[in-house]
Amino acid sequence: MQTHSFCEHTDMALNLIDLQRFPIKDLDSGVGARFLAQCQQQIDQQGWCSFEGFIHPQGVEALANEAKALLPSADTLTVKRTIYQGVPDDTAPADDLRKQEYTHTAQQLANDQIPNETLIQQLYQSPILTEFVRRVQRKQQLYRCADEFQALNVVALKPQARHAWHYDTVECTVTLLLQSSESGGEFVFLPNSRTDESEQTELVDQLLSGDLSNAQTFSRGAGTFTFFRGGYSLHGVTKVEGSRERVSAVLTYDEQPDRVLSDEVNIQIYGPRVEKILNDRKLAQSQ
Ligand SMILES: O=C(O)CCC(=O)C(=O)O
Ligand SMILES: [Fe+2]
Repeated sequence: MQTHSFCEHTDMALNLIDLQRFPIKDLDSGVGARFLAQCQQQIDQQGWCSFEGFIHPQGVEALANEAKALLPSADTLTVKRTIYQGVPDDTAPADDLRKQEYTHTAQQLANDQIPNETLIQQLYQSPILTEFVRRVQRKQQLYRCADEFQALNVVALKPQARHAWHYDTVECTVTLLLQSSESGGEFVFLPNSRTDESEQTELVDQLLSGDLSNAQTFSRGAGTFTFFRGGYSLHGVTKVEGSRERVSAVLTYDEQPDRVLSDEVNIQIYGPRVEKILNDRKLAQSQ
């Protein structure tokens, strides 16, 4: 008897997902359609939705081991930026929390450092997962990001590291926690703290001053798949406590099929390794 349909052969990464609880294969009828409707409603109402146990335990173990084998080749990136990711506003008062730069350090694998045959890359490239991500966000079109460095990243925060507060440059961010920290390392956010027109500056200033009392967080064990409106919700990760690093995959999508970042931005994010790749390429092209 054939145990796999043709579709499963071409989308093996689906084997990592707990499809009983998260029926993403058929979103047009029955349990899949009901599940999709719940996801859409949660994003609309609260600006996020998250699925603990999305990846089943054996899958999480395989993904975490794979990431740990690759991470020694990652660059250590020190990211210094304002929460809006732009240049600081010189005209703002020196003590304005929203105009300051914040720094954090992470071990980060860019997309080009994650081979196509890895499980995490296969999961990211799964057409069924991409379709699920598109439908949850109610986008007419949504593509995996075409940028060779940005598309899929794996970010490790070592003990004592945090991820500084920021807004993302895309509307909705999708993350998969591969390994949780022993404590701390919590994803904390202010859902929908800004719109295209305005920002809830009191709430934002409160979080930036270190008061987390109005911010949200939720339980996220390894294997949790999370959507949040990161472009509109100030967010970050609290300090990792204990001896285990926190490892997270960041999956980037775009409404344009061919979205790439400028060389300048990629060099700013990914540092000297990427600068060398891009410079060598330019040199080769000019010869
Ligand atoms: O690791 C996380 O949970 C969030 C990461 C994040 O905010 C980002 O990469 O922009
Ligand atoms: Fe982010």
